[in-house]
Amino acid sequence: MADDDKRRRNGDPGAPGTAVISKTRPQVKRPSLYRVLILNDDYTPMEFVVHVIERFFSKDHEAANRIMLHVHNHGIGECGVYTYEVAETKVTQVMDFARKHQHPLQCVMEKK
Ligand code: TYC
Repeated sequence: MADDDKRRRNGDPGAPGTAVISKTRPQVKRPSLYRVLILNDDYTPMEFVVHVIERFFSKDHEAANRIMLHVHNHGIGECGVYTYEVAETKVTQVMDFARKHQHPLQCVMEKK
């Protein structure tokens, strides 16, 4: 930035021959994060749930199977953590896919 610009920006606060270095910081905030959870039910086949977790949450087969069994045994479990719009998209994708295959699998998001 030119000295004149800096002086103007700083309201010309300095005595002659002094320089004021000012740096504006871009004000950034971390985005809120959301857990995407799936819920247990009595009807959705285990292999379908594993497939969903692999497909939409990019987990390998072992990790997907672990998450599925956790949900089967505890009623609910986390598939991933995302920013709002990504989490919303995951929920929609899972719900649409489950409905298309006529399974009652439920997927929800919650703020961390
Ligand atoms: N409880 C289901 C069964 O016994 C399996 C299942 C696991 C369903 C996880 C949904 O999110 C779920 N077939």
